[in-house]
Amino acid sequence: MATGETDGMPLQGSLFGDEGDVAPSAEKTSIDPATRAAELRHLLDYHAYRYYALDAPEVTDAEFDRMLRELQDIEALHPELVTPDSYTQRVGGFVSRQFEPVTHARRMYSIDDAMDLDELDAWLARTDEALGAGASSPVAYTCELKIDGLGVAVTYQSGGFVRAATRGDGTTGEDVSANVRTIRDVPMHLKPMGLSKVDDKGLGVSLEVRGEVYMPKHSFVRLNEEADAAGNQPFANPRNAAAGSLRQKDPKVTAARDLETFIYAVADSAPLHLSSQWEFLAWLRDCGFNVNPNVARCMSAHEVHDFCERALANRDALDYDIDGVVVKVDSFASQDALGFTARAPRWSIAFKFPPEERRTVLRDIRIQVGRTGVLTPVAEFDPVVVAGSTIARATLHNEDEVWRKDVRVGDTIVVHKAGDVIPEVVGHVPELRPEGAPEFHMPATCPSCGSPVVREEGEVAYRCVSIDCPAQATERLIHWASRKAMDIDGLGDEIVGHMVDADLVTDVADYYDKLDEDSLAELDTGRTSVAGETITVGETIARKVCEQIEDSKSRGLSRVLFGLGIRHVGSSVAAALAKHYGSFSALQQADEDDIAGIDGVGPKIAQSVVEFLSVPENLAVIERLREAGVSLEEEGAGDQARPQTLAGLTFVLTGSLERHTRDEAGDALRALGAKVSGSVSKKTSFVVAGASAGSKLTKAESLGVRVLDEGELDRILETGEAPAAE
Ligand code: 3BD
Repeated sequence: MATGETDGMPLQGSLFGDEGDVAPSAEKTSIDPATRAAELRHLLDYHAYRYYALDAPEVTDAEFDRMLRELQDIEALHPELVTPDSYTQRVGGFVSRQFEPVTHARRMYSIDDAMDLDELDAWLARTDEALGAGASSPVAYTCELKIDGLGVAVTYQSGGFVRAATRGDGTTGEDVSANVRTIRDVPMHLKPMGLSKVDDKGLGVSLEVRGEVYMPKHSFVRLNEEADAAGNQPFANPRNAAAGSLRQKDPKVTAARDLETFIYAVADSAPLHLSSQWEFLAWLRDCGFNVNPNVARCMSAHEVHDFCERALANRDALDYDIDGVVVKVDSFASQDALGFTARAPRWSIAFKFPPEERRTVLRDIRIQVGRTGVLTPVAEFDPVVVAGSTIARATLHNEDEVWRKDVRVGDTIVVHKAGDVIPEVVGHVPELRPEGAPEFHMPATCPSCGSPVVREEGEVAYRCVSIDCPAQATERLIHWASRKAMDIDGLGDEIVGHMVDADLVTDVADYYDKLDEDSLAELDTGRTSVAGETITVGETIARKVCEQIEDSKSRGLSRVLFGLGIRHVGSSVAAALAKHYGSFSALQQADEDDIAGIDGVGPKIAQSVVEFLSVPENLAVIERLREAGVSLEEEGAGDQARPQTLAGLTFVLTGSLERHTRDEAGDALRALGAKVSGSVSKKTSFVVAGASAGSKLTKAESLGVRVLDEGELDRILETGEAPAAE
């Protein structure tokens, strides 16, 4: 990870408390390796949290790395001290180990903050005075929204993209070029319209622009919905989602995320021969950069105030998070006259919005059991209105998160809405903790079915692994009916819960082959009428629900695969699988490598799919779906244009073919339902051997596997006919 500088953005709320709450000491206080390892783990978690969650690091990159290395050294000498939650075990946690360091051509400064309008006024007055402004010669200020994203520097040479780096500590960041290239609004070539306006000799050398990478709120919400549907951990807020997306090892993952940029600065403005920030922003637009349109050139403190107030009033309407307004002296000459302090320009100030946070009391930490058995702690608190709506609960994600936030039942907690949408517990108020508030611990048994809970190695989540856990069953049934899955209207959380309680359904096939309209009509809804009678579902609703269930039979394979709730299979993965295989039986025939090779799938998902398909109970449910008439095919799936004449056959391709690459030939065989494997075994049906085939050919011969030449392959691909086994 790259820790920023210690004078970074200030705290937006008291997570670890106020001044009274100090960071754990980094001093070596003990020599016992076990104690020291525990200390280091605590320190690393604390500082990672300051950096990632608060954006208020207290130690430098180097200090953090020193602590990390010390822990790694201890763990190398004493492997028995490695714990699954140790910072050293976190995959993808450290940017500095994955991305090359980049020294910024010129330092990326911080900005001084004004925490309220009085501080802003004081700064404006001071600046006016320093610039010798008078009534007849007011200072012009450019006001920009302060985007809550990640600072990046993007370098161009002769108008072409060469590199992108994170801000890091302002001096050194990390090379994230491969990922930034996937962000569609970052131009790879600057427009001549912009370039023609400035001295292009200066630009011919190099141009480094700076801005913010962010994730739009709607994309953040969608990403979290997908994460949730696939049983993955959601992101806490759009900023973390953007950071996580930018720090992917695989740029394909970044490409699939919706990231955008706003550019607002340049490393060196001198070669541009422009005279003000206002002109500069227009020039950036001409070059093809995305520049935030919500800017104003203000001629008085009054106008600056006005801009700040309008920004604050309209922040909810924007599709990106902002945390303030950046005010800049407009004239470059005046900027030069004012210069910099050690950490920030004197010509700019960030007016920080008061955080939209509310205090409330935490009443309970309820354990919710998800469809994949994951136990999620959920904070239940006294209802409060935040950003225009009432919230009363927020997920705490997992035990680590509860521990990190150190929230306990009875605490006064601080809540807000991440991305203005998702309720989030920010932290607690230490002074207001009641005496004896109990520490949180994950239960040892599932609150729904009572079976023991397990935590898999290297995972943060605890799971109930029982196959007949009613909570999981209910969640699976709800998920099957959900909008992006089989889209069955009328099967919401409540009714499905009652259906499970009444034993009308336990698995998704029951919707089609067990549930009957009459029993559904008589089902108790758990509500009573004013007269005190129990209310049943009733004939009308029962009929509608059954019609909807009937309709859902033709939704197609993609929705079925998503609806089954296979771990890591979100709607887009389900669509990719359905498109590739076209039918459930073709998917069933595929091996793990084959699945992992599909665009957007990968080994983790493939393993999960294969695991799912290896459970007889799962296959039994699918068989019942098929018998009930639920479509397990994908209409219009490209590969499925052809009948699956080679289903059940395994091919191995070896040597060099003349008319195909091996990949093409493999795809073509798979399109006919064949399995294509990399190694020859007794299970191999045919080996296709091209020129200079080696050991695979020898092995095929020794096992008596029939060997085909390219001509025979062509004939198979043309006719779709399986060759004789001989
Ligand atoms: C924005 C510095 C200057 C060029 C230094 C005046 C501190 C984050 O929308 N202008 C903006 C925004 C950020 C900026 C400057 N203009 N610096 C600006 C900025 N419209 N967010 N920032 N930054 C960027 C920072 N980042 C992480 C840790 C500490 N500081």
